[in-house]
Amino acid sequence: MNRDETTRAESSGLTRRRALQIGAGVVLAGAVGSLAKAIPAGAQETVSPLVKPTPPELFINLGLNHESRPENYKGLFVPNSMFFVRNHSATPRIDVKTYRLRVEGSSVQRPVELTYDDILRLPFKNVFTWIECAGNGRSFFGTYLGKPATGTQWRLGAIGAAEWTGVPLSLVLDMAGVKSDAVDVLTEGLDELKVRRPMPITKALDPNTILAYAMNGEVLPQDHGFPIRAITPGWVGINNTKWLGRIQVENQKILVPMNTTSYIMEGPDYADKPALTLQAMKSSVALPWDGAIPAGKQLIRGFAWSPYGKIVRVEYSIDGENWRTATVEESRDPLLWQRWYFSWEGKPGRHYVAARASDEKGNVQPVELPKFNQQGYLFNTVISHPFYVEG
Ligand SMILES: Nc1nc2c(c(=O)[nH]1)N[C@H]1C(S)=C(S)[C@@H](COP(=O)(O)O)O[C@H]1N2
Ligand SMILES: [Mo]
Repeated sequence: MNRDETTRAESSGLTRRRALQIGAGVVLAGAVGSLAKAIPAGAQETVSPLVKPTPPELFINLGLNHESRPENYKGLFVPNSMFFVRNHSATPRIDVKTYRLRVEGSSVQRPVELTYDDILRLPFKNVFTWIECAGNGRSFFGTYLGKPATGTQWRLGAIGAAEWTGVPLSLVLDMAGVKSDAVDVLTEGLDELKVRRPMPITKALDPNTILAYAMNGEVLPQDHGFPIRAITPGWVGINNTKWLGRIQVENQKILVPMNTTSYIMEGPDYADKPALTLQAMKSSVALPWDGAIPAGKQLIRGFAWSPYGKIVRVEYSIDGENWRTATVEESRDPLLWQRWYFSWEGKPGRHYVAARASDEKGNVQPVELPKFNQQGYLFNTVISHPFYVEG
């Protein structure tokens, strides 16, 4: 909950706990009195798979998954209350008293087991970066290629940026005596499906790969992996294992469903079905999708990000023919996204804005349609974002 919401909840006599329960749609037999009556009919029966409130003004409800609405972001970092959620099963409730993190495998000299407090006592660092779902933008395979891909039909709200605080994974691997023959490191969640995905030892030893226990200065929220999650800057969202319970280090490639059947490029153009690693460079427009903005001069804002480095240019077009340069905010950290904006006065009616980012490594967001991949990953073609100017 951000400060504004806490204040709002407090001034309306809601405790934080109650606010969470109400948002989660939990039935509070009599306990809330008049507030319970404010919940729309029917809503009380649904028990949300998430812990945090997911009001429709902040999230597009996609079942287990919740897409953010970037038009709500006021700063560079996405408040925890607004951060998208991608869960393969319901958010587990983990008791830190019994919580253990195990580090094991053929490429460690001595398996170790750490409690939550053990982890909190280790040297830590802050990493400023985004997490993006590999399927962010997936719905555009359907709208632009006329060929829907399977999976959650995200637009561009399955990304969020935050300050993460935690222990370098390399430090924990050192404690276990990681051997020089290590090839792959698997991180496994404590959720019902025990979601797990490997990364190469080079990524595991990267100083910015951390085991995070705080997000934007708050205790890691339950929906975002409490008590501990992996942060793997630039890599596909799936590598940022939430509710981390086990780390396995092996001297050979680790093959699991998440790198052999899911999170692979699959389709007529991908014979060898490569497993995903890095995300793609993209940009998004922070306007309500198909929503209205007031008439008169307006600042149109957005975000741009690249796993390869800083964004150096964002071009935009309203008519799809003429391109101009937007103002791009200076990079705060090469692992973060950047904001951009331009000022515009449009006639009442329907409009489309397209944005195109370029990064410091010379990558430019493509205007050509991508090759189809069955599971709809890494869509990063420039798209037209529809909106209205009020009459
Ligand atoms: N244990 C576990 N970790 C997980 C997942 C999951 O379902 N279980 N989902 C992954 C996926 S696909 C993404 S995109 C990110 C989403 O992180 P968020 O929900 O904090 O935004 O978490 C990843 N880590
Ligand atoms: Mo994801």
